Amino acid sequence: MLAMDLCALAARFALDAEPALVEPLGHGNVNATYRVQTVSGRSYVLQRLNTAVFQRPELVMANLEALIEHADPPLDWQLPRPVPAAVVATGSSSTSPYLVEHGGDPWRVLTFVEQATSIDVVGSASQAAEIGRALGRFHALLADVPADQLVDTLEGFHITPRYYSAYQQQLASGSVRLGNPRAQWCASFIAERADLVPVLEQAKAAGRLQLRPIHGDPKVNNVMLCSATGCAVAMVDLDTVKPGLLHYDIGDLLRSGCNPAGEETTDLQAVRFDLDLARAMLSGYLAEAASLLNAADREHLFDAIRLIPFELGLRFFSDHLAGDVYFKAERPDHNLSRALVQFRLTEQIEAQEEAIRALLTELFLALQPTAATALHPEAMDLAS
Ligand code: GN1
Ligand code: MG
Repeated sequence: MLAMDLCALAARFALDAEPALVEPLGHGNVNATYRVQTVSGRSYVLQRLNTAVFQRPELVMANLEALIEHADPPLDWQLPRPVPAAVVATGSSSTSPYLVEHGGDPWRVLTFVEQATSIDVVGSASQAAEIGRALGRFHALLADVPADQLVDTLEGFHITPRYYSAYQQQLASGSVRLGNPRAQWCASFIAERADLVPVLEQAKAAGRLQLRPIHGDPKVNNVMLCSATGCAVAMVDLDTVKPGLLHYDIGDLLRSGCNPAGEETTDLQAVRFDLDLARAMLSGYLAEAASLLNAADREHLFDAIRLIPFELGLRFFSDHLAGDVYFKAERPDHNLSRALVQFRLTEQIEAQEEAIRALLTELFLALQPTAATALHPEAMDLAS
């Protein structure tokens, strides 16, 4: 769409002034996102929601409203807020005051997190700690939102067995051809890991893991860092905030944050799982949210760290076979290449299983009260 048309579209929302400029924002794989600046200098986020993914965009907006109503962010934390349409069109079929229809698609405007940036790749342990802390703070914030206030905006999201059976159906239908060796390698990689697929869903079905409000898509570039201090000030992209397992989020944060090559690399040899970054990220997370994790949650963390990159690889691969209908692709093998990165990362995680498990044990032990305080709880009172 032309910048002029986008400005005209933005003007249909209750902004503080006339829109003056518009430019693409971020690298999302699903929605189309722009930054709009008004003549007053204030910025907003203008987004076209992808209805091939979010079939009920009004539910996405309702969840955002529920989040804003129930979560009580501290002063140094921001939640992007929806901006209502300036005039609700008469006869509009939209059931949300925050959506405007244009070209058959739903559009919305959100407040912009000023003086903050996001990063696609984590560059240092201190950045990793801050990113981990951000998710911990966000989970603590979400813990105040009653689960029954949130609806499921994307059914089956992170339910690995559903992606797996959809993929198996694709193969069985004969509609896809694993023409090249890279695709064949992916297919074997997946087939060898059929046992991994149900690991979290089985624990959930057995009552060992519970649904809680989660972000759903906490990849590192959805964390906003203050441009001046580097401290996390917000998490954005809240469309998949809904009941889920904290594990999906923790797994996704580590998969996106501990691979220094980033998820768009084409250099597979550069893909690795960096334990130092993982240590910093998990420490940051636990400093804010350790109390949310019970013993069963902790036992399943390694599974989550291994499963979520595998799941994303499966999602990318399946979308490649389907002709790129879900994730935006810039070239014909883009989603295949993304799948290979995630599978390579899964392999790296598997190769370091012992070290990752030892790291988790070490971090949880460090959270325990010392032997002295455990034996003499009053020592803790004195210390506090
Ligand atoms: C998608 O659109 P974006 O980039 O925020 C996807 C995530 C994936 C991610 C991988 C709703 O997120 O699940 O982890 O791409 N979002 C949805 O980059 O499917
Ligand atoms: Mg997203």
